[in-house]
Amino acid sequence: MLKDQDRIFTNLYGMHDRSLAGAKKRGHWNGTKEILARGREAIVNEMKASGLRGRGGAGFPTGLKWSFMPKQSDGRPSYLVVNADESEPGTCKDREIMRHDPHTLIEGCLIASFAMGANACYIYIRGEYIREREALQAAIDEAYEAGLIGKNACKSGFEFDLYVHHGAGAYICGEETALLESLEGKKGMPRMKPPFPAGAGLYGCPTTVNNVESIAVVPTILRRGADWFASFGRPNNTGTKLFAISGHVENPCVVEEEMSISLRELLDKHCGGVRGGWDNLKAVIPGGSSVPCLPGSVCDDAIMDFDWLREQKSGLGTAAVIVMDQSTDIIKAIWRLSKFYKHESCGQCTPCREGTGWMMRVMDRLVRGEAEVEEIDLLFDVTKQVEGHTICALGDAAAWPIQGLIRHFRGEIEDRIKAQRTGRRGAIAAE
Ligand code: L3W
Ligand code: SF4
Repeated sequence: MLKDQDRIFTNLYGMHDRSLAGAKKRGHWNGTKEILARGREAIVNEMKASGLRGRGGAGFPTGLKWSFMPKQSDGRPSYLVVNADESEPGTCKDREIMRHDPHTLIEGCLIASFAMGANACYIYIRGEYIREREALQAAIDEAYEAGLIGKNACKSGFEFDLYVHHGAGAYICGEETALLESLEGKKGMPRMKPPFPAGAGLYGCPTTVNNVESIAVVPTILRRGADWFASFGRPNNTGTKLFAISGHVENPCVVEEEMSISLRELLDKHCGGVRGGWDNLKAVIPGGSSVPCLPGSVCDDAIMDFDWLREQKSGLGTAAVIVMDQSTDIIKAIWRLSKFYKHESCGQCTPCREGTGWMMRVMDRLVRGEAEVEEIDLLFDVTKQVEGHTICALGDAAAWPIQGLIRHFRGEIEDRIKAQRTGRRGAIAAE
């Protein structure tokens, strides 16, 4: 288990002093000028060596992503955009950072922007996060006032401006290119990739889009060293990680732990365990609503990292752990996600626009048992036709939870159809 002295987000645990003075007491903004003095290349290399993988869901190596940005300007400005549009069902980790530790994020924005030659950074925050936006803006104002950001940030000679922009409630704006469209004042619709944002991003300029947590851990990594960060977790799955645990546990919480911690340890140590005991566990969605669920039997040995969960045909995603006990109607739970994705589809590509509605309607009938058993295979087949055939990952995200349901709970779906039929026949016979 992670020791207290190795936690990055030490203000998530009830101290609640998010002021600049409080942040400085916790070690933030300490030696920032010296970190910048190491130079762009050294910072990018250190980030690569830390093994940090993006904390927004995809797990793409952060240092590598930064290295795609142009080394020399071709006349276009470069931008860092922080994705704070946290909307993945079950996910509320970035909210905690912005509420309680905004200065870790602001310092990270400065260092990351410097490393990529970006003089401006935009934090695109979810529209519903009003208190978080206020906390963030207050911290930005403090940082400007103290000369930590602005014309001569931390007296480094580097000019750096930071802006907060809020969304208007569309999940799809968390997709990085839809976010850029929205930031440009257009309707939030994903763009085709390539080109990736590093080639043509905000206003057609080189841009890196990173998740809040990915950026907020940067100052501590550079202060304590890549080796320190890489000493946690398993190879290729390094560092500390925020987990947001909800559902049928005794104490739902957001907690920072070592990557690759076992699911059992995570739930027992921080959440008081599964409601009614471990044997009462039915299923877990380990990484936010976009990844397939795992049945209780697999959860026994579950390791919470990118690679282990991928091997199980699931994923770490945003590390939002949704725990479901035996009382859960798992078919209905996944139907609810289908409804969500249908609602949030931007509608610009056919497999997603039509597929999400089609899948939701079949799920609707499966919940009531009013389907044919053969339709289970048909539904699985449709998820495969949606997956990988859309402009952005929302199509995959709509398909994967259903695949997980069919893979692990087919028996329950069939039983419900059979029970419904028997009930129907019984009712007809009684008539
Ligand atoms: C340059 C290449 N850049 C990839 C960059 C790319 C992006 C990052 C990851 O979806 C997932 C999704 C959700 N040259 C590059 C390159 N990049 N190849 O690397 O890209 P990608 O396409 O693997 O993923 P993505 O489109 O960013 C993110 C899943 O996360 N998710 C959660 C989403 C919700 C939230 C939230 O609420 N905060 O994050 C959970 O699983 O479904 O699969 O930057 O440009 N050759
Ligand atoms: Fe829009 Fe869905 Fe296509 Fe993404 S996959 S671009 S959300 S229609």
